[in-house]
Amino acid sequence: MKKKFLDLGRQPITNSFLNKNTIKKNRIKKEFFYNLSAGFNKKNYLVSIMNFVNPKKQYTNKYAHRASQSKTMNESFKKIATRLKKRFKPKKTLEIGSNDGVFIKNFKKDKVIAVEPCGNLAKITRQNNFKTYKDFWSQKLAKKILKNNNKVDLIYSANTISHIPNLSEVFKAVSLTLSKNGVFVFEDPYIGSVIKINSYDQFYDEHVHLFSLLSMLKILSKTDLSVFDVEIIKTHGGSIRFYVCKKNSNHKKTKNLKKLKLAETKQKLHKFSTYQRFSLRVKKSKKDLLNLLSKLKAKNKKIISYGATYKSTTVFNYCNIGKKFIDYVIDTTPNKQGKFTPGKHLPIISPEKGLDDNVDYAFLGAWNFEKEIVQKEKSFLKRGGKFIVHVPKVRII
Ligand code: DWN
Repeated sequence: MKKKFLDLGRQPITNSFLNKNTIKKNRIKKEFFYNLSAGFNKKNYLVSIMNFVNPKKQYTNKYAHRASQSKTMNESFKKIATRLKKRFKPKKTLEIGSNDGVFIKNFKKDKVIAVEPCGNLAKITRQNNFKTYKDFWSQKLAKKILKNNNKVDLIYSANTISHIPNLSEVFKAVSLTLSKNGVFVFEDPYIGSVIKINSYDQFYDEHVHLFSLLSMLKILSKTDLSVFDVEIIKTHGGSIRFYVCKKNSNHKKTKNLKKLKLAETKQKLHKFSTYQRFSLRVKKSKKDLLNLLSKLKAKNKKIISYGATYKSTTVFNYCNIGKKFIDYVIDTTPNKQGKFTPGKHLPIISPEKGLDDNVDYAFLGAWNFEKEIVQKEKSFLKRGGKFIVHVPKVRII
């Protein structure tokens, strides 16, 4: 059913940061790789990766990404929590994929339930006394939760629903858990933005689907849920936030739906040819990035990477960018430091250690936080340091 339009080659699991022992003992031979390609479903307009990785291999007790590591995301979660409380006045809220609690910390502890499959992350919210279910979101889990709780008025999820292969199961479980006029709000990277700014690195093992409104309308038409409002937000270089309710609830559809449907039709997000053209731009981006890095290396410039992002794993493995170009990667996340990036095995160190006076260029792996990072690293820029960004075009800032 899915028609392939993009091939990003052999890729590792983006969460599989390697430790020193694995590198030393040469156990890296065992590293898991799969072929990353993306396809378009002509029937429901959904863009998904062609081969799914087993979620149990991905969402382990050693999950590296901490959503609270950026000021931008802390502010964004605080803002949406305040807005949702004001608009829907939920008695009880549930979050699917609560990570380290960056969203739920904006709620009173007895008013929120967390669901998180990664043991190390669930431990953090439990330690902070939030009721946390360490599990994957499913109908089975929903039934378990409902044994001890009433139906909830608000379910929220950020950067999680796009990670789940079986969407039908997601929505069935949501439907079981929501009260009659309850609302399900979820946000994920937006395919419209990916196409617009050429952010092909939003494709990786965890990003199983990239949603549009047109695809969500088709998917939900087969359920007892429907979209009644939608927003395009700046988060992660462009995300889509859906507001979903039960078809028999009292929520009225907003004008935003019609507007976005029109914009997506204009952008031709329902046409395969849009994705074919995008894949040509991806190939050009690879060529341009390799040309730039080669030119800089020929001049003996020291290049590092800023932000050990899952996205940059796609870029480095697709473009074959390893130690020849990048000396190391800097990242503020303590449990990434001292480790090595998946596939290309670049060492990850702290920004304090790594952003020294010898660095000429830093590839912005965390380009989605360009504003925050540029603001933070004024002195690096002032002394002549430069950032390399690959979206929307390969460029130096
Ligand atoms: O959906 C997902 C997103 C939200 O998070 C996951 N599947 C996995 C992860 O993807 P990512 O690694 O591409 O996300 P971020 O949020 O772009 O990661 C930013 C990284 O950069 C973090 O490791 C923190 C780091 N960072 C830093 O070192 N200095 C970030 C900022 C803002 C900084 O100043």
